[in-house]
Amino acid sequence: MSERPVLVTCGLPYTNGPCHLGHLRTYVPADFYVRYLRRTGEEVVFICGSDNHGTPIVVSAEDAGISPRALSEQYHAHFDQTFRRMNVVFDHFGMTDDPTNHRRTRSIVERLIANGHVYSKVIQQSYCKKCQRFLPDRYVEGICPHCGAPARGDECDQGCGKHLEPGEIKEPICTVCGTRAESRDQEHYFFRLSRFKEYLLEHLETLSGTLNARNYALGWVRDDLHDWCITRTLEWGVKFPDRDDLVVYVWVDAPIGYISFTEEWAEKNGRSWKEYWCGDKPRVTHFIGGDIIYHHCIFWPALLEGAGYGVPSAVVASGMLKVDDHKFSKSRGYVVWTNDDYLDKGLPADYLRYYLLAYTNHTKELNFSWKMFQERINNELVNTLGNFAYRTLFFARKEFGGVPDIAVSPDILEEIGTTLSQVDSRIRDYEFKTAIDAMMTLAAYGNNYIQTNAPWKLIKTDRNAAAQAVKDCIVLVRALSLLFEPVIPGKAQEIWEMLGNTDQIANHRINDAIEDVAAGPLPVPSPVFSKLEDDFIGEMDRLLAHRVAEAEKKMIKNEMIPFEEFCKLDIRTGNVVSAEQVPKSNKLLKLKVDIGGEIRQIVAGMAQFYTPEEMTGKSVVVVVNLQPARIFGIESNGMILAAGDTASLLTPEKPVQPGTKIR
Ligand code: B3M
Ligand code: ZN
Repeated sequence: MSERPVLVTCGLPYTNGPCHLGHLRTYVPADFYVRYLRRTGEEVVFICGSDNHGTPIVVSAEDAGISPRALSEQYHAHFDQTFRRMNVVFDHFGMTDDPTNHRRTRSIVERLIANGHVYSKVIQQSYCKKCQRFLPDRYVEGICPHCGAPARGDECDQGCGKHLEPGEIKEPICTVCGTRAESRDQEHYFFRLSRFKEYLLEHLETLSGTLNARNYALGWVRDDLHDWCITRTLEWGVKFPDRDDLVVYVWVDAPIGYISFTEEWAEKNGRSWKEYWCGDKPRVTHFIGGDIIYHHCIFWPALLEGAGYGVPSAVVASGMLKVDDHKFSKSRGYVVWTNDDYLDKGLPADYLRYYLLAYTNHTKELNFSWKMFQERINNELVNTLGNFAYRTLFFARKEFGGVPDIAVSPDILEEIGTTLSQVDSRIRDYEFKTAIDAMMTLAAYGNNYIQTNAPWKLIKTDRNAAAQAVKDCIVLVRALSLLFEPVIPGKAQEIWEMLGNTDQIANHRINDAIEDVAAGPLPVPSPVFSKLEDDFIGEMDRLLAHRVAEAEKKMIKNEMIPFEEFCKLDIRTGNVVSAEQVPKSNKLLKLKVDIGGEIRQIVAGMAQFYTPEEMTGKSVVVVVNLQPARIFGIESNGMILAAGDTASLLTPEKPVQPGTKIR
């Protein structure tokens, strides 16, 4: 093959929390893809590592009372082991905080500077007077300048989802001490992303992978490209050249980890990392979550191009994950932890791999529920694939002592050949689900074949015909084990061994599936898959429901306020002295309210429920120490209390003087 070798990577997990289903949604398909390419004879290196820098890790380490490095090492080991347990096997799993990545990052940043792609600028950054420090990223929360939703320092996580640059957030609050932050001037460094517009448009035209990645990215590039601030005021991270007080932004050194980890792998294996990352047309495929397309399709190729490296050829982005039809959320309890909730319960890694790959298209929303998991596993893996393999091998051994001495029927090989080519073209289009559907269709074909030929009946009248049927089924079982190896590697190996093989199935090409099997003895077979029982699934369901209920309780508790907080509210009775409709608004009334010696102007959203005439003279309840606001351009000083969707006014039951304090 004259083509360059292939490198496949997975997004790097942050080292501040354990592995969950959301991670696996990207890693399992990547592992599947790599296994498949290898089964076709392609040389593939599969690289990943942990992402150790950035403020969330510093904040978590502070909470845990350990250093960010120590926290990172813990979670690094955790991910490394968990991936292995899930049969996701990387050739190398590095750490972004290791020396190779510090060195490579500095070298790339220096190149960017030398090539004129970096400039410095004084910006206004949030600063906490009480903590005496600048507040990068997660150290600050406030309001999104684009959509007005509550946001984190670096992203609008609850609103429009936009990336926020340092200093952009409105009404910043320090997340450590809760103090309103102030703005201070500080010099930072920016990457001239805006210069790469033309380049990126061209690059994206030829980028392969899933269409969601390319199309989102094209939309953003056509729209607008902002320069990126690439420095942060932190201790933890890769130091910016000649600035001991600054580190590079985590999204600079994290993707560079892909290169550094390739270097570390190459070093150990006597290869050159440049084969993968330099020169024209590298064959690098990134598997990522759909929420980091911007970083991988825009920022990252611009960075590589600016520093003179090759750029990735494909980006494969996975769709969203839901748990029980709810948006995946750790804080709300809609989460499945890979170890605690799955592997440690004794469930086979391969069942989950199958579910994640076969449930839906890679770019679509994937819903996990224990019930559905049970159904898919029992119907497909147990009843279709497992049943067919077991029945075939059991009968072959019982009646023929092993593989009968007869040539396979040509139409069986043809059927296998058709499946192989369907699978191949679908995987090359990143259509993993339909590829697996084709595999399962072949298993169903086998089941049907053994059922209609009924060798257990034939054997009584025509031993030769029975031998033929059994042989055909054995060839199908072997083909299925080879086809399914990338999906369920552990189980496929078990089937492989039940066919009398003693070597690793992974050392065989997938095209070996279109081959006859030599006659010979077979070992005693056993069912490879076992049914998931209702009791067990019910138990898992209850566990999830319990977690969701606990999370809800915790949230309510978190939202409780101490009595002193309540006392800060100044609530009084008032008398509406006049009311008028706000022009051009069908919802708002402008009220003048006597709150005891003072007349307040208040804008209230009750015009749909009360006419100005009805309001005039009413006794009302007013929050009087609310910060003033402008509503429809009219100043409003206070809030009238009302209940529910029809704005039913609260009013004192017995007459009281306007201005009477409520307690
Ligand atoms: N550590 C995790 C994420 O945002 C982040 C990925 C880095 S990939 C270079 O999904
Ligand atoms: Zn927003």
